[in-house]
Amino acid sequence: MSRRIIIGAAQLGPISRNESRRAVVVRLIELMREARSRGCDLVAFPELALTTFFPRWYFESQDEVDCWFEREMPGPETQALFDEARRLAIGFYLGYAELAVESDGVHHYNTSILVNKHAEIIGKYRKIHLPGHTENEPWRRFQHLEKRYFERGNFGFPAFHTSIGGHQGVFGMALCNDRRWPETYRVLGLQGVEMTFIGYNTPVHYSQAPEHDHLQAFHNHLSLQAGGYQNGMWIVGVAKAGDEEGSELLGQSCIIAPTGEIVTMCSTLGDELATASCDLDRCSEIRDNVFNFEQHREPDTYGLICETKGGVDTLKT
Ligand code: CDV
Repeated sequence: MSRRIIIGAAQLGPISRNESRRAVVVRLIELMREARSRGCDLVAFPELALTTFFPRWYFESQDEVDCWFEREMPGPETQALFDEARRLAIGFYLGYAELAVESDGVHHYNTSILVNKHAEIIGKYRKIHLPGHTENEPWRRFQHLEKRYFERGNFGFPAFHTSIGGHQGVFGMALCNDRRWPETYRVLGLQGVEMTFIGYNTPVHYSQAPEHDHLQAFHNHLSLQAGGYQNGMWIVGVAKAGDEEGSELLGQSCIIAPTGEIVTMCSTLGDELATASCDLDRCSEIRDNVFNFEQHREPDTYGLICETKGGVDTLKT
């Protein structure tokens, strides 16, 4: 017995500033159809997959900011994606900028959703680790204003129990910068998550430490592979890649086994699908052994992780 599901990592090439949602959705549908023709049960798209990566620009007015956000999901431009998913009977994971009207007012989140093969949204995640800065910093080659345009997600890291490809499993979501933080995977791992979907937009150039630009590709896989292995879960990492409005974005979309091995990876910086057959039962290879949490974790010695944010000065304590 195994619980094999076929997953597609649908990398997107660049989206230009003036490309319409409708045009992007056509690209997504094309990748979705290819995924279905290759037998995929679910296809995963990147972070902020409906527009260009707009936090690279500083906008004066809130109206200029809000035009990048979705007020409803599905909305008039994204309905076609849901319709096609239902027709093909394929699930999907999608990142987008969410404008949410909640009881206490309007909120802006960097969001992802998990949609089942009936085109029903069965899970929503709002990005926790928001990188970048809040003020315009013209010295940078480009801005990274996620801290200005988004609020921290208010759902934590939920686990979703659902069926994909006829198999019941436990699924999690994260977005881009989340993948660099071990806490992301561990919180998901502790809830028994067996597969985590992570869309990303990663500029190769990092303004504050450009001497590390050549390490972007290494750090991407280092984080994804370590997170998968140390928690015995599948990882589906999906990039928006290529030269987007003068900012070079990393590719390397990949699917990683619970052993930490990359089982498939995109080889271009454009729209490209990488697929893998993923047996959710393989999580136990790790979870029953080297990372058997119940047997080997020592949580009473880890208190500092939650007690402090920036660390403690051990000379003073
Ligand atoms: N979209 C992101 O979260 N990007 C960050 C960059 C700014 C470092 C990342 O972690 O890839």
